[in-house]
Amino acid sequence: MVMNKILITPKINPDLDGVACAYAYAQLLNIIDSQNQYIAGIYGEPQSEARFLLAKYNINEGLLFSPKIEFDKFIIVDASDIKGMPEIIRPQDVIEVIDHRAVHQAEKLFVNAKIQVEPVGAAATLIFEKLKAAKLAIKPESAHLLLGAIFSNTLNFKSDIVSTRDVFAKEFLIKDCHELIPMNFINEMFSYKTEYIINNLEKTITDDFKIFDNHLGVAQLEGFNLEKVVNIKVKEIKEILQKIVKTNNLEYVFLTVADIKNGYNIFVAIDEKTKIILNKSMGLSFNNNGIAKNNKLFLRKQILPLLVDYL
Ligand SMILES: [Mn+2]
Repeated sequence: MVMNKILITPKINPDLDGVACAYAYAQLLNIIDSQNQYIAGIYGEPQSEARFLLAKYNINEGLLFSPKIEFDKFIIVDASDIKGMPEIIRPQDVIEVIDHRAVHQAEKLFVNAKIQVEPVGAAATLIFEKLKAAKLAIKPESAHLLLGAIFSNTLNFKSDIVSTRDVFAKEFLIKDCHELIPMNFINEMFSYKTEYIINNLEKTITDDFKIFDNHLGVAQLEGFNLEKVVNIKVKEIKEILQKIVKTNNLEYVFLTVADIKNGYNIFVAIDEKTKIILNKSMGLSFNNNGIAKNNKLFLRKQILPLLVDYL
């Protein structure tokens, strides 16, 4: 019996959901399947929440950074596309795909894979369910990463995508964290992310910037208590948006900020055309500083369908 080396990996520069899934799933599979070797590999730089938890709980083992090993097979987590994945992956050798987005073509892209794409708030919820089904004790490191990932991907449980399965996973995992006040580390994680955004405003805005139909640019930030930050930093934000418009030759541009503490969005727009479209489609009214507020939390992917009729 040949022992296969199997890479478990999320997309490049993964968020906490991807990192948590790779880490916890490798741990599980290495216990239940001693015939193969499972390696959780992270390519690129993990995002701020993942960096925070890995450092806080001193998680060094069980995770390799940019491994250049000859892998026999691959499992991809929190992803179902080949776009954005590490180059090392050969699609025909992907044996499993675990993800949670609504639209995907995983069956066509990974013809030899077992595919599990289900509409839950975090892929970490799907990995939690596998750990629970295996009836193994969940290690505190896995519990912290998975719980953090569920909070992060559901925007602190304020997003529409939250399912009862995410809520169940949360309640269950809290016990395995063995923290006196389990919510403290979640708050610390979100505060760290907000601090990171404040100190790296241009980088975070340009890193998560998307262009639609070649003429609409939408930047997105997510964090705790960001309304205050937007009010203080609005001049800098507008300059960043101006730069983006020029570089990409855009007709419309705006920034949407998901405030996951209070559960609403703040918008920043720099031109009248964009403000009018956001007013007609979402009823937003912008103040003299170019700032508007929504009373509900929307992600960029939920905002876009509202705009198409007006563009
Ligand atoms: Mn995810």
